[in-house]
Amino acid sequence: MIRHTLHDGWRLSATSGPVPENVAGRTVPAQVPGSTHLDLLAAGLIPEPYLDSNETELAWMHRAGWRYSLTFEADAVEDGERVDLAFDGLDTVATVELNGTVLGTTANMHRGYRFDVRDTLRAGANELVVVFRSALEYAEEVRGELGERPHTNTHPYNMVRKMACSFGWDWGPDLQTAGIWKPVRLERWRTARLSQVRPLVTVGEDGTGRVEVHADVEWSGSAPGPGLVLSAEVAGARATADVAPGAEGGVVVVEVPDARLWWPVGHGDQPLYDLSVTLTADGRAEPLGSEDRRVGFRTITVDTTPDEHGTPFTVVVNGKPIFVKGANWIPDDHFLTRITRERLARRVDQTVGAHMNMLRVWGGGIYESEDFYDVCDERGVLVWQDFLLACAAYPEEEPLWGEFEAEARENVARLTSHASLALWNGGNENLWGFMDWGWQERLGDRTWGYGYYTDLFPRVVAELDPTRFYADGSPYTPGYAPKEVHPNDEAHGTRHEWTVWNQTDYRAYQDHVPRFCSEFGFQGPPTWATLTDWVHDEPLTPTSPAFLLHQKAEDGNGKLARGLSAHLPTPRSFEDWHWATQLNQARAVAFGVEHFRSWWPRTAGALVWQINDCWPVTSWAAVDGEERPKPLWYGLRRAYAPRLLTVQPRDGRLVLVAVNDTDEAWSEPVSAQRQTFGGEVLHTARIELAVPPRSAAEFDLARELLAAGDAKEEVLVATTRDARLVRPFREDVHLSYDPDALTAVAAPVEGGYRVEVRASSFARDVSVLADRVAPDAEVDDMLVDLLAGETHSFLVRTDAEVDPTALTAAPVLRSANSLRARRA
Ligand code: BMA
Repeated sequence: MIRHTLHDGWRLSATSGPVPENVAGRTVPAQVPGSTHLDLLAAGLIPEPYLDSNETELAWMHRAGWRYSLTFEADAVEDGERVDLAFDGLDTVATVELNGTVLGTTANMHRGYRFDVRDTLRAGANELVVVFRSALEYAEEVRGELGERPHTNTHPYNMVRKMACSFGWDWGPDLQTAGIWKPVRLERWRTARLSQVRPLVTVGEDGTGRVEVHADVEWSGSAPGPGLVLSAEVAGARATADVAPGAEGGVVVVEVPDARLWWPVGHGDQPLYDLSVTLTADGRAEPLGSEDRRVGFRTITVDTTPDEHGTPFTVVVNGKPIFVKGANWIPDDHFLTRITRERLARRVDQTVGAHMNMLRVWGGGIYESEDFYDVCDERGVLVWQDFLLACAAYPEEEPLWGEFEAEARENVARLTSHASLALWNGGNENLWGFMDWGWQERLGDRTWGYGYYTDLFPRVVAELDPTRFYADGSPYTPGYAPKEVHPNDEAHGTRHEWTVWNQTDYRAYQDHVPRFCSEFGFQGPPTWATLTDWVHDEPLTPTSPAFLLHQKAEDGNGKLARGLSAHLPTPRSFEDWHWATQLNQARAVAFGVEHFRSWWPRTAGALVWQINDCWPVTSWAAVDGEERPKPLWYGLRRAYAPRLLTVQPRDGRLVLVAVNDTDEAWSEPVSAQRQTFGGEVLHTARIELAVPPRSAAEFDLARELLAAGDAKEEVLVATTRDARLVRPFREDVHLSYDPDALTAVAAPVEGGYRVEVRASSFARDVSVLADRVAPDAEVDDMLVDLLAGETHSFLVRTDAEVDPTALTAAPVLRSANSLRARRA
């Protein structure tokens, strides 16, 4: 097999639609892989799409058509030779022409296309043209043919196989991309090629690692082929199988005795083994094709055996039940082709840095790149992969059924080798939407996607990757149709907790004990540096025009304000608003995480909506679009820490819950105190913690610890070696904080600055908002509670030279106290 990538020398021009004068008739260099926005941006023909209100200005691109063209040289096609033109991904509705001959059309960005060009390729110069039409107009046409189906947001994204959030989402811009978004190449081959390699990895009862390699073979079709040999090698073990002439493929099984087990992070190591698969013609040394993969030996199942509480949803790795601590994942940049492996690695490192062990790749995005799953394999981050359907009814008629089948088969097969891939899931909120969002009346007897969730996808997974668990959707109730038991029932399977944020205060998380909470979250603005890089309203406020264009949620600011009012003082300035809403986001989500963890093993997982952003926006993300951690990220790191102390209601009273997510028992005496904000100790009690490995245990709190004399200025404290609990007796709005509790000094140190902070009185959520002093500055911790007389040393890493005094006062040094008016 000889591969020639076709990435250099492409040209792009607009062909149709409401194209502005400065673009019409122009031809510009095109990046492949790439997209039209990025090429026009590079050519200086459009403004920066994420900046201020430019998104609105670029709406013409929704309905534009495009022509990509490339002239390339090729050698003559020889006798017996097969030449394919292979596209790994086209975004989205395209016609492909070589030397004036139409090779085919495409309408699905989530799969590859391959054309046999033996008869079309010329010796010498060739002209390859890919013409894209507006995916939106195509979707509207399909809707016209198949009939309307309910969907969220503006455009009928459910009518075309293009990333749903490409058409805008409640955290994403409506910038409809188009282009050759994955590699394209010519492949020249003879006799036969490996068309697909599917390693299915399991571990036997005796610890033997087993790789069952299924290989599909495509024959060139030029002549009856010879016999072939398929071989696979891993960790020095090798096995071969014969492939008879004309056979469609073969299977080889390689066994690795005493394979080292792969574990999710926090549970063990991530040993990975190289696997190589080759296809050779009988008696020839030179292989016809080879493929390399990395595998990890582990078993992953999801336990849904009904129990006394309902139906669990417990991830079990190598026989061990795991509490899933994680987050939902969206595309890390709206312009997908800018996402590098390094960027993904930084994001996954942030995931692990906040003690998370799972990412759920959400159904409105993409099947992620190899790089994404590779990095997750390496770091031990489990991946829950949705099929790509979200918040809509989907027609089950052609052309959609065939496209869903093609993309499912391709991607299930593509991802089998990844140790991190834990489960496949039918889609996002579609079963729920069918039950509760008024779809049934609107649908009548039209299809809505149920056949995908209960027939097509489980069949494809069972056929191509029987090692993986399949869930019908998120949320869903295993074993029951939506009309039998509600998909969001807290007693069964997965649940999304969205009344908090949309309707109720975050304290309502405690009203439900789900078996696995696969979505819950709360909004907050991006970091100040990210916000002010992209939004330049004068004055900048939560309702200034460009700010609002970067707040996509329905009544987002209203929900932020209502969510804040019960907890924190009303902000007096935009700067206070920015800090208060970020702080409230962190508090809300941490409150949910502590609740869910306290119910382990009844609740077996929590996936925060959402770890990342795809551009600069006010959203549920913990890490903003310029990769900066928001206060929420630090809040998650604390709430997801291996050892957690939390106070929770049980049977009408408050108890201490100690959560031990480690393999060692947690036994130590805890000294718990009630003290005044000024530091006077009012009561001390000793609690003997004894928590078995990987469990949560409840402990009584003495009445004197909880019976505050003056609830406005007392705090409950419990401290162990690994964890600390600090809990006031009222919401912050009612507390008598000293607004001037903190004094600080800062000084340069190697790699940045140290900020030493001292509290003369109780100070809550002390934080250094380092991005405000330099764009690269990042602080090692945030949301630190300081009792009267305590100090904390923050490390701010930056290459910039900074005036140290800037680090010692608002708006950089902040706390909950700092939202109170300072004394004169
Ligand atoms: C969840 C997600 C997304 C959405 C988020 C916030 O339901 O599935 O659809 O972005 O809520 O509203």
